[in-house]
Amino acid sequence: MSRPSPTGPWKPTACILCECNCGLEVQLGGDDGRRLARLRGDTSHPVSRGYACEKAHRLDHYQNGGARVTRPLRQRPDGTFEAIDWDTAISEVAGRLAAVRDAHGGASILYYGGGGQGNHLPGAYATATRRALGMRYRSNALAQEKTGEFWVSHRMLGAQTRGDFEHCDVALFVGKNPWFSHGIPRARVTLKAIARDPRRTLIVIDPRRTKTAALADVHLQLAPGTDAWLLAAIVAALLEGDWVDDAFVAAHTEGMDAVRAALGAVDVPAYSDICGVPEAQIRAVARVIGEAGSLASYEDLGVQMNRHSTVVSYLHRLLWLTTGHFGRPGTRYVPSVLVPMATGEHKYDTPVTGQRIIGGLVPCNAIADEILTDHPDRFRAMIVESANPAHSLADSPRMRQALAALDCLVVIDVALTETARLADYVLPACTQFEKAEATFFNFEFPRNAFHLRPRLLEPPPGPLPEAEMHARLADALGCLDDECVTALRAAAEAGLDRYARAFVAQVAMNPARMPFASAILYRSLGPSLPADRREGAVLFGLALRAVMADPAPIARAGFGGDPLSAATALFEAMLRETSGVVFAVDEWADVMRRVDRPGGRIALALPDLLDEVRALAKGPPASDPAFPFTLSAGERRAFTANTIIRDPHWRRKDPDGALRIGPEDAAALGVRSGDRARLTTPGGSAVVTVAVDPAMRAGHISLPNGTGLGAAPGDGPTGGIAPNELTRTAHRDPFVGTPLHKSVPARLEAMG
Ligand SMILES: Nc1nc2c(c(=O)[nH]1)N[C@H]1C(S)=C(S)[C@@H](COP(=O)(O)OP(=O)(O)OC[C@H]3O[C@@H](n4cnc5c(=O)[nH]c(N)nc54)[C@H](O)[C@@H]3O)O[C@H]1N2
Ligand SMILES: Nc1nc2c(c(=O)[nH]1)N[C@H]1C(S)=C(S)[C@@H](COP(=O)(O)OP(=O)(O)OC[C@H]3O[C@@H](n4cnc5c(=O)[nH]c(N)nc54)[C@H](O)[C@@H]3O)O[C@H]1N2
Ligand code: SF4
Ligand SMILES: [Mo]
Repeated sequence: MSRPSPTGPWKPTACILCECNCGLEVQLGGDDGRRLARLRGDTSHPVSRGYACEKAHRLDHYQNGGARVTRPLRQRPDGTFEAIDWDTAISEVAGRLAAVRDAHGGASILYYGGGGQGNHLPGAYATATRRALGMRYRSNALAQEKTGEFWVSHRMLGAQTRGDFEHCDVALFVGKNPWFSHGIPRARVTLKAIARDPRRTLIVIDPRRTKTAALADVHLQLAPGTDAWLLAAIVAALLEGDWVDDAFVAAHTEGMDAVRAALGAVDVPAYSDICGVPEAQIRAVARVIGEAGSLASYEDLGVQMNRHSTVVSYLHRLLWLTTGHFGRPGTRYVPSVLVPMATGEHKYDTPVTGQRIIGGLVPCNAIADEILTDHPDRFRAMIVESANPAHSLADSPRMRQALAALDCLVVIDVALTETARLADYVLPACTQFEKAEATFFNFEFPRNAFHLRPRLLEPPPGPLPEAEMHARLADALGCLDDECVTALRAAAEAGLDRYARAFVAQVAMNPARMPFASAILYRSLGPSLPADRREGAVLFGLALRAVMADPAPIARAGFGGDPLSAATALFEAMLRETSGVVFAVDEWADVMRRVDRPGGRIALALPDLLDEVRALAKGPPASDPAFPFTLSAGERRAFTANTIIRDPHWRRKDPDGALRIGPEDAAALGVRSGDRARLTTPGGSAVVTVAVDPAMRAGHISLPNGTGLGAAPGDGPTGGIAPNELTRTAHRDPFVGTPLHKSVPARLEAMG
């Protein structure tokens, strides 16, 4: 796509490609004024403060890259689609799903998704549809990456934590490459500041010498999949070196004796052999962490999608809790949140296979098993919103089979994705620049911010914002009380104060209406909001809930007084501050108070996970000689962004999404950069392009994420291979079912 010249003024928005959601300014352009012609970081955004990485500048490929669905589609019996009008679509979708509910119960309908990296308002609006259908189960991508961490954190702290990288003395990244994947604000600025400062230490645990690892003071380049042994050895070395923070442990924790007993028995030299990191380096790192004034750390997919992932999340927490790196500047904290993302609680299991459900999210790797069965409690219908599970979940062939076996699949998306192509109905959404949007990925401390971004463009004819779809569905399902909406609409016209009181009386205090609050807010408050911020209506309800849950930090941010006034003032600020607003100001003392455990004591000993720690002494399982390589299926690179941008031309480099391999391995196989090779795993086989990369450790190979998307139905994938054609659902964590995508057994063969 050629670069259009800009014609309009700079307008505020945000990047939608990773959880940081950096504030941006955009100049529109092109013949129709609908191209994102120029983009730059927005210096007024309270968190990103002008920062943006290379990906943001090419967002026009999201807005104008093709593959758009613009009319509701219904699948014909022969598998092709026909366009239908919205009234037909809404009444048929409501009717089909209600029929499934009436025959088999709302628990047989699964909701998947609710927002990607840039849009979380749909998930908030979807609650009305879910309640209207009596749906019980839901899931999203968090249940294939974060549920292990959520569960462990919930059991140890009763809360979810983050690291203060801006102020830490020592920064530790475990299976995380923030130079490319970000995940912390202004990642490259922060990383460079730590690397440059001789008083600060950057430690990276990664088998690959990533850009982050190359910047680091210490790179622990372990053998892939051996983090459990490495972390156990570091904790053991901390105990041996007497670096436990006894005062912190005595004041705030329980269970240290059991931890000492299990980890004191670790044979550090033997574990050093298993993970391939020299013993001296392990002990040196233990010393750095033990003597650090403050440690901030981040574990991500390199361990969360890997062997022992839940055990590693546990050992990682032991590392900073036994050394007291919690609740002080530069350590870990529990942020104020506008919307709680996940609780980490395990309250019930999946209906068919009895898998643990953490934080209310069905494990992604169990979904196909919960559909492809005769069991009477199987999932029989699904709503997929803003997600592409036919591409993103393990074992795509089986996932496609499962989605095709449903009585009814409804997909809400902007594009005709791999998942949408299997749908009975596709409901076309406005893009994230054609409606107001926001994310709930806000975890900063002590000043946490929220950004409601106004729409940049009028929607074209056809697509609707999800808020409108869910209000229509709730209405079609007989759950939108017209009288209530009419009364509240009149109140909204009389001003927000009047509305607030009426909303509390009519909805918040009324258990029959509260489940449909999001649709009521959109229908009653939405019309009196500026048209470019209408989808922000639900934030009034969320602001009210946040103020009721924890008023002090919100009051410190300037939104104090009685709950209604505070919520109203916060909501008005969210609408007004189009580059984002600081909604909470925390104090470090708040952190310890948020430890939601009996007596406020952090649980160091989790008996089931300590059993696993003891079992590490048996060493790793023997590897299968048929698969001599360890494949990481889904590495983040300069131009990958899950499947948010489908147009392969947006990638400036790496058009084929090459398989990275170390020089020694490449020489042994006789392959060179640019060669084709056959890659085989227990799940499948594909032809890949090879890139020889000295950053790779011997025995480790790596494919990017988000590649291999089909342009249109019937087209083969372009721009690399889809990694989940090669993965299997059974290759998962035994506790929470997260996939082990970073350690897929693999074989590689040169192709003549
Ligand atoms: N550019 C870009 N950024 C993104 C995204 C994107 O698609 N593209 N996606 C976003 C999303 S959804 C997420 S969840 C995050 C993920 O962010 P990250 O977790 O940082 O991303 P990955 O590159 O998948 O994995 C991180 C590292 O794990 C390493 N690794 C592989 N095997 C092992 C191992 O055995 N042990 C250890 N310790 N490390 C190992 C890899 O070499 C890699 O450097 O990124 C977000 N940011
Ligand atoms: N093998 C392997 N698999 C992986 C990973 C890996 O590393 N390896 N990474 C995993 C991770 S960490 C994640 S987070 C998942 C991500 O996978 P998914 O959660 O499935 O999400 P995305 O690929 O981000 O897809 C986002 C969808 O939202 C659509 N969309 C964009 N804007 C809008 C909008 O405004 N409204 C609506 N309704 N839709 C919109 C896009 O077209 C796209 O279909 O992939 C996972 N899968
Ligand atoms: S991809 Fe992430 S770090 Fe880069 S500009 Fe977008 S939100 Fe910011
Ligand atoms: Mo993710």
